[in-house]
Amino acid sequence: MRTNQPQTIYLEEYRVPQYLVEHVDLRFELFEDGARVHNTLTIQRNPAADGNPGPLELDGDSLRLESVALDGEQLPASRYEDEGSKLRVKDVPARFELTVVTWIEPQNNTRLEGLYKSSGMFCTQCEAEGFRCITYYPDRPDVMARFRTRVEADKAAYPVLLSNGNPVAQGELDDGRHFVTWEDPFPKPSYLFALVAGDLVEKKDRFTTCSGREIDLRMYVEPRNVHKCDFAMDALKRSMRWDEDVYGREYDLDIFMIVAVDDFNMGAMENKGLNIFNSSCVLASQDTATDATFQRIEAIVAHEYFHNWSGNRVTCRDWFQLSLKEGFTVFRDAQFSADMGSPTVKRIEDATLLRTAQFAEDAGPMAHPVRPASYMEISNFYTLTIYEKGAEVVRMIHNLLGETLFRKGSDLYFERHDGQAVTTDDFVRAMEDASGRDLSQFRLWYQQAGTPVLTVQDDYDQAEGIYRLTIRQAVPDTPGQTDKQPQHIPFALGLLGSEGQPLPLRLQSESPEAPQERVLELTRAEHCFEFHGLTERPVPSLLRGFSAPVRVHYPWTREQLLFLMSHDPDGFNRWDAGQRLAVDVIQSLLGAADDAEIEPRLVEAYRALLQDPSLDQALVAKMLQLPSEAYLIELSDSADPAAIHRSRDRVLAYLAENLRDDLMACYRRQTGTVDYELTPEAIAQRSLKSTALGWLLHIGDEPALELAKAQYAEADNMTDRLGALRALVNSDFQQARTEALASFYQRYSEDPQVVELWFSVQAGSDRAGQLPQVQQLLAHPAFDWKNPNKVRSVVGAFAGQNLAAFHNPDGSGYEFLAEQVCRLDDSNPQIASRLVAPLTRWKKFAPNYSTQMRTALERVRDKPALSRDVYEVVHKSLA
Ligand code: 0A1
Ligand code: ZN
Repeated sequence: MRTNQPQTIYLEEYRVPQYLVEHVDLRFELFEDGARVHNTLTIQRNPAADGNPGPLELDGDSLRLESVALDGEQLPASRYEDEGSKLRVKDVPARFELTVVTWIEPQNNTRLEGLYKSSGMFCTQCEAEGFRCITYYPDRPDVMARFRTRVEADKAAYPVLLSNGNPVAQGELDDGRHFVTWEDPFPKPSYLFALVAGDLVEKKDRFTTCSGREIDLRMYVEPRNVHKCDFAMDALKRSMRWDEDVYGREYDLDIFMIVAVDDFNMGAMENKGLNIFNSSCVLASQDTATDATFQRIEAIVAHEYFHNWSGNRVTCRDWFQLSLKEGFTVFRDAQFSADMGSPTVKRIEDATLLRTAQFAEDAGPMAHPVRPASYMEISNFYTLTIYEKGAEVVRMIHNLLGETLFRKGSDLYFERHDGQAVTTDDFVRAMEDASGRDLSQFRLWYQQAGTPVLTVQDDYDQAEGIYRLTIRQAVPDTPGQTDKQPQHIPFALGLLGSEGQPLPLRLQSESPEAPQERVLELTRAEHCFEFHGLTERPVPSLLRGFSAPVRVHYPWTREQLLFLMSHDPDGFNRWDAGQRLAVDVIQSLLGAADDAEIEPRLVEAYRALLQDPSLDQALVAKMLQLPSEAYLIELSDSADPAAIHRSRDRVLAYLAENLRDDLMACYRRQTGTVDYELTPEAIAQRSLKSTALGWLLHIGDEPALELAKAQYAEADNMTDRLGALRALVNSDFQQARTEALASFYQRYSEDPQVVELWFSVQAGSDRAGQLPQVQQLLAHPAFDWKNPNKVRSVVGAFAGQNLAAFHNPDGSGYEFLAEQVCRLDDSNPQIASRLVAPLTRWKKFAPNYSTQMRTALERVRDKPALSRDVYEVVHKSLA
């Protein structure tokens, strides 16, 4: 177990490596009781490093060292120091070959970092620092080497042996063993190394690249999953074509492989030529995966594939630059998803995640810039800030430069830095050099943490026909950062006339043919814009398309929001107006009497959405989702989750009561005998259907109960079946809920991914997921503490979705979470550290909650031998 007082690593202390690795020759002997790793490195001093290089230092973690040889000669123990986490070899020449042999125990590796076993197969996870759990190595991304890997194992148990690159040799060995050798011609950092050995079925396909090269595509899965590969394979081919069309990026190896594993800490990993996926992020069939799962798979397959250029060919100099590859790749996968489906819906989903969870992170104790300045445990920095805010930053560059110049910038970036390990600054410089734009102030987005707050005031001068907009920006203090400078913010805006018509945005001296939408560039703490030639007071449509990841404060009236909800030509802002109105209505009930009046115009606004089939149904489906409890908590200063839950429930019940007939009509409109399709229209239909059902069951509507039972029983796809199950589980129809849950489990008990859905529907529900029931789920035979997906589907869903139960005023939810975090800390610190996050937000809550949350955190802090991962999060949150 790791030390109790982990060191902080600082960006300022970055130094180039003293030694470089030219070539790595690996030989893995895989056995049931462990694995021997023979590692021969061709090393030379780094000509770019200054001073005396000193001993060679290699990183290691949980390794048993068997021998060290230099240029073929075994070294005596006096020539090296084995400290466990470092192997130091003294008196090395300028260029040499070092052979290190280590023994590791993949079968006992529960951290799932390095080489481990999952459902009987060997697999690896090396990002960020897992390679050091396999062998001694300079485990940092700026050391890039060519790898040759020979894997040896029992042939019957492990017929498939994979690693990065192309297979170059294979053969039989004694005792029923065999080997395959792989060679990766592209120099890579160790975090992109991968190995898989197992009894897997191969699904094959082909792709012809833009230059006419034939690529072998292969998916490797357990035999029971062969029927779940088609969608991911198709998504892969679409991603390959898209990256050629939109970014001019062609695939480079002759073979591209995807492997599905059940036990995986994250979603997937972009290892060169051998992507490894969490089964839940790649396997899908109509009967077992929801629309949301299909969309997630499409996005993740694309994301991992796009990393081949944004991450692998051009990689990160150090882990502070993580967003260089992640922010850019998330931006790329978001563009891809938008192109494949509904761009507005994709934007709404991304903005929702950002505003609910990333804004919370950016306002919490772990807030950090997109390019952090320090960390204790890098695994803690695979955050929404690095990924999602990082993607927003790239998106803003895209908006500021426009399509053509952005493409020129990305071409320059890839060409200039191919084969290098670089920084976010190199990325911005390529964009500047290609476009001629000065992005020096824009760089603050990488350096300053915290969500900028824009306060907007307006004023209309009837006599002059001038509309004035004053926008002030402030970037809040975050841990270790105060007195921040104003950032460069693209602010998209439109103005609407009383009939809903778009008005020209004519700044001062411009001609009347001004545009109907503008992107204002905010660079100062305060700007005042004057729009001329307006004969009436306009309604402003602010921050269209969520053009920057900022909070906007403007004193919207309910009339204005209702107007924007039905008139704004920007689909995103229509949705946003509906959300702001619903938030306002829910917030106005907080602390109000039980019979306080609820805004009747909200009902009419929703009725208009339900009744008009000419509206974009994908947008309507999104507009009918009330703001989540998590978002409402995020918007509060001293949150009372029980009150928020009650108010939101009251609004939901009020809407459902008043819209009973419309909901029923909407439901009936969506049901037909159409074939199952994954188009935005069909997805919207299914979403509308289950939302209507959910609302009606929420108020105990008997006819809807029958519809739900029928939808559950007759569904020909998982979206409809789970939609009905969820509606039943979240209702007070206890018998129907119990029956449906039992039937669902019986039907899918052999499918781990569906069982995970079954767990999370219950743990995430305020009706079925009270603490004693969640405890029962943990004791269920299908639950497995070693499987991160199971832990997430019960413990994660309880603390992340079932906020009423988690925030039970008696503190039991907090105590429960602390207990599970402590239990997981020894076996899988990465998962423990992610699970503890909900407790770290304690300052956001009203005192009776926050004191108990703090106590639970202290309990975690006091656990003996706390991992570095959890140590960092807990200590920073209690500071
Ligand atoms: N780079 C991968 C995600 C990933 C990150 C860290 C991991 O272990 C700590 C595993 C995977 C991606 O962005 O998809
Ligand atoms: Zn990624």
